[in-house]
Amino acid sequence: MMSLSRREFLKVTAAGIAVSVLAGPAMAGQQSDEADKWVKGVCRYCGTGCGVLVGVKGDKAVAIKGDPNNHNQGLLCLKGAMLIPVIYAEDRLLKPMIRKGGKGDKLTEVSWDEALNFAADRFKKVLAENGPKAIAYYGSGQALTEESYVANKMWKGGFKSNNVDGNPRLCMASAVAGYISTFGKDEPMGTYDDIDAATCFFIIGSNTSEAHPVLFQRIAKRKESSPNVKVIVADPRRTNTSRIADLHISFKPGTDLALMNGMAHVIVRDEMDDARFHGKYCNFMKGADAVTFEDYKKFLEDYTPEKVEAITGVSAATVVKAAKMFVESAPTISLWCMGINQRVQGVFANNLIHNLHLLTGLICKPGSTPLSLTGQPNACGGVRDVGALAHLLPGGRLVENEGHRKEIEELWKLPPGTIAPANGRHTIALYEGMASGDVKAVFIHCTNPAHTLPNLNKMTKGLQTAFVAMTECFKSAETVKYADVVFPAAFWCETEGVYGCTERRYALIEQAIKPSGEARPALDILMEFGKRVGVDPKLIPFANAADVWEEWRLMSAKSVYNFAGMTRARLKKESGLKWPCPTESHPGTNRRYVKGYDPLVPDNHPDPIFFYGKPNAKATIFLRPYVGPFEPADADYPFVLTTGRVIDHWHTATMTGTVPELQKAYPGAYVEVNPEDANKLKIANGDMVMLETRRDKMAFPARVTDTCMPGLVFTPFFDPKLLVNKLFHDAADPVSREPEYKICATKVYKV
Ligand code: MGD
Ligand code: MGD
Ligand code: SF4
Repeated sequence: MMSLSRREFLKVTAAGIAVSVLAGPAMAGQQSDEADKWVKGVCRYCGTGCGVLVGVKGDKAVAIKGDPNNHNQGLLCLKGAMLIPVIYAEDRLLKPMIRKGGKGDKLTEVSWDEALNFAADRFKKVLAENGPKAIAYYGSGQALTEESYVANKMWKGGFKSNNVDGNPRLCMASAVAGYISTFGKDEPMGTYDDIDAATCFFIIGSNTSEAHPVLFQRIAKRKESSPNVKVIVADPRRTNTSRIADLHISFKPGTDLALMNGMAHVIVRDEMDDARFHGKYCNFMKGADAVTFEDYKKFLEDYTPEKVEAITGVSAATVVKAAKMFVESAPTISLWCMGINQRVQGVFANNLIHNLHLLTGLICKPGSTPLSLTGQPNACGGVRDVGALAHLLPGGRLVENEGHRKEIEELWKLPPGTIAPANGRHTIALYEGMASGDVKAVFIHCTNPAHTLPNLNKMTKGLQTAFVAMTECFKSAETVKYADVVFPAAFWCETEGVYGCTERRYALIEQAIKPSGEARPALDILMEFGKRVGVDPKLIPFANAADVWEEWRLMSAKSVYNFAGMTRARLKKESGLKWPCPTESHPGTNRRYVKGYDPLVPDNHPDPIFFYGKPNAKATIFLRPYVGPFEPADADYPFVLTTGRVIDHWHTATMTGTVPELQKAYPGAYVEVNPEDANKLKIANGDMVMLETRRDKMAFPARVTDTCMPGLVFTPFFDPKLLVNKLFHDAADPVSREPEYKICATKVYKV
């Protein structure tokens, strides 16, 4: 059984001690030696993508342990190690339900046939009366690749509706647009192996210790290996991650673009840049205009360390120190997550991280790489790569590109002109469209938007009026309250499919046990629903997930996302493979764009690096000015509110909330207040404190702690009883359309 408590886990990871004991079997009340067999899979939770082995006895899952052959080398964090009891939680949805009498009515259990027909009839009616723009699919970076692929194909190719979006819009959209604008193609060039080769870690806007615990353990282990390994953590909060930092840079929220331009200023000023590298491999661009290195130097004059100090609150000396450490302690890996992506300048912030690597030539080398951490377990493989967003098509293609549409129409054997030429609605526009009545029916899969969208009072209006069909596994999910039809889905190892994690690694979750109750694999639900609405069965001729994978695998050979070598049989044998992987004998790719590693770089290419994503083979260093957050603190709302994760809960806690050990650790939301502010406002630990924003107000118990700087308060968003997203605005990055969950202005007072 588990041999480490949550508190002990935090302590050892903070201290950088290896936690291999976490590889031990977990939970479900039975010892692992009672398992008859072990079935390979991937953890249900974060984008670290740890491999697992599920122990099965009879028809029950009884234990779990880390897969020693996957990148996590047998380690799991506590959440992952406690997945088994989630399968058997009392809260599981076991029967289809519908609201026969419409929105005000209660949900009633019905047969599958009745539920599917109920949903399909409504969608058919909307399609007939209002056309394809009036229906939508809202999916998830937690759905299996085969599910997202089929949903995308049915919507864009079958219903001719590009209204396909999902929660990766709230999460990775800025990282996607960052990679595409800088390198021409999405997804990182490096992998986790770079962690073991790096001697400098630049962690910005990521609380890796709580959000990617097993990766953090790998970083901490590397840090422990030598005093020469340096860690820079740039985060307004002093998180558990910052405890291993040599340099923790705490800046005013939303000002880190100035910080990164300041670091670039020092790098250029002190001639720490690699002129041969950026001269050969980079363009300089100001918006859409090509400029020169000299123009870039001039642009950086606005970001002297002193000017940056005035904007960010970080001392000029610290800006210089950070720049020097970034270069002098190389090889350097940058790791970032929602502190960067969930910003109205999220794409620019991503570009500026890439700039630091391109400017210094610290890229495409062992240990030197900008590696965006993915939040969800399958946002990369399932949504980004499959193209299940409103502006994308599979394999990195774009809806608005006529040639790309044609290619997909040919691959899907559709008549020319089938795919609509305009982008569908991104998430915010989708929910606005539901509220305005333009979108009349939505199919929600594997996500809980009534809890997680920003500006919830506004966003849930659409859910109150549009027809909502959804898949779910747990009754208490907030969105169920708005559903007209709820399809109970098979959970995690009750079905099979592929997950693709941060490092371009695709790994197969094999079915270990039968679905609970009457739950069915979501792939079957989606296809059955689609056929009843009128999708041509020839478009989805799949008997099972393996058939879907076969089509997608073969299709991938026609794109840079080439994983044609990953047959189902191979994925069953191996614990994940990293694309590009064009043939069955190819071992997978550790370093993209590099000759001798990336199969897409010809052996006879004249240069060792080839940024083939760009027409001129050059990556772009962008001149991206600092602009502040959408809603900074002001005289009326004098504090900044930020939100995020805690180690023991997954998002809306529908899963982790069912595990007493995890729930007890974090029974409810709270607000972290700096002691200086607490003193001024006469707030003590445990006092109820009101957060009042321009949208709503809500009271939380106080935790007086110096994790937040004065003027900043933090609250986690997992608690269904305190829907903190009612407090937030829905302003988003103009390119990625990812909302700025990380910053809004608030009043803070004792109740
Ligand atoms: P967050 O807590 O959202 O987690 O993983 P992270 O992004 O690491 O935010 C990260 C940090 O951003 C916070 O520490 C916050 O202080 C900082 N921040 C706030 N404002 C700013 C700013 O202006 N600039 C910068 N640079 N930083 C700022 C998210 C990831 O976690 C995601 S996306 C998902 S989907 C997964 N969810 C998840 C979970 O729900 N629970 C757990 N335990 N793990 C998870 N892993 C994944
Ligand atoms: P989850 O709780 O992960 O949150 O937001 P959501 O995706 O809405 O929702 C997954 C849902 O799927 C749950 O209801 C779960 O019970 C259900 N489920 C679990 N397993 C299965 C399955 O196998 N099949 C099916 N059909 N359903 C299943 C996440 C979103 O939240 C993200 S990704 C980000 S990055 C945003 N982060 C963020 C933030 O940092 N701050 C604030 N304030 N809000 C945020 N919202 C966003
Ligand atoms: Fe699961 Fe993430 Fe923990 Fe790994 S680090 S066990 S993927 S939650």
